[in-house]
Amino acid sequence: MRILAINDVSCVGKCSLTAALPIISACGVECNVLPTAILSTHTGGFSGYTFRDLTDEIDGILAHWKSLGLKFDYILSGYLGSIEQIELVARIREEFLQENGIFIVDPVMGDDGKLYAGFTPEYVEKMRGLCRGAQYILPNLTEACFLADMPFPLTKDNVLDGLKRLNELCPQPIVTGLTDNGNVSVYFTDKEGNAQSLDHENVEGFFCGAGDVFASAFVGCLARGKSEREAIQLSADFVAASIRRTAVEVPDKRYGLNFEMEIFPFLEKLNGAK
Ligand code: PXL
Repeated sequence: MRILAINDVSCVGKCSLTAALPIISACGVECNVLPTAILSTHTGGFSGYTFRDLTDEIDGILAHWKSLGLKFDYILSGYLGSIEQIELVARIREEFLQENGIFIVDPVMGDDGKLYAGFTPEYVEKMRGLCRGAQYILPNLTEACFLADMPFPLTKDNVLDGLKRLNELCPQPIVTGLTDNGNVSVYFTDKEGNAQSLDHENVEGFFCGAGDVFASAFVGCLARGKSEREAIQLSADFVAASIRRTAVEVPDKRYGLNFEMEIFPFLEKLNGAK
């Protein structure tokens, strides 16, 4: 079983590949990586960060993988630094996804109602195209609004409309981070096309990297044979526990979630222990 995680390396800030590698490996599954860029920190709330785009490396990496005959059972794409990289990921899906493999897109583009630095409406349109090739997409509420072309934030009253619009892009959208009445919910469409949701108690605040922790755990759980609903439940519980811990342990939330100690209870549930 091989998972390919396509994402950036933010050296500090516990997101993207520095979340995907430890979490997917801990699930007991091989995690191969394709780094899209290397940054000194992620861009969320830091200024003065370095950013080296790695697009020029990717052709050579893919040519070598092709010569080895590599194929992946799951491909998870995350932060892509340019429209050119979106096009590259579409090509990687075509050439390197195993027959019957699963392509999962975390359309990393924004948070808190706004696009991240450097992202444009043209990028959003291209990202819609990438989502059309996916089995699952994992937008947060902001990304769901941009993809569905609906005003931020979605609420309990219109989230099902939002899901329906996302369904036009992809069979199984999973929207995270809808807050209502002290709860935070994940909304998703199951295999039969029915809308479902799962709730947790909300912890106020902005927690960088939560989406990456969720996406990494979700793909790890799927690869371990869990159903979509089980994978969402386990991953959302893991993120919620990590957020509760971070809220008390980490004064500066830009440094990401303290997910490490929460890996153990998460794995106990994944492995079926009591
Ligand atoms: O966690 C999302 C993310 C990933 N990668 C980079 C980011 C962000 C969010 O800000 O800046 C580089």
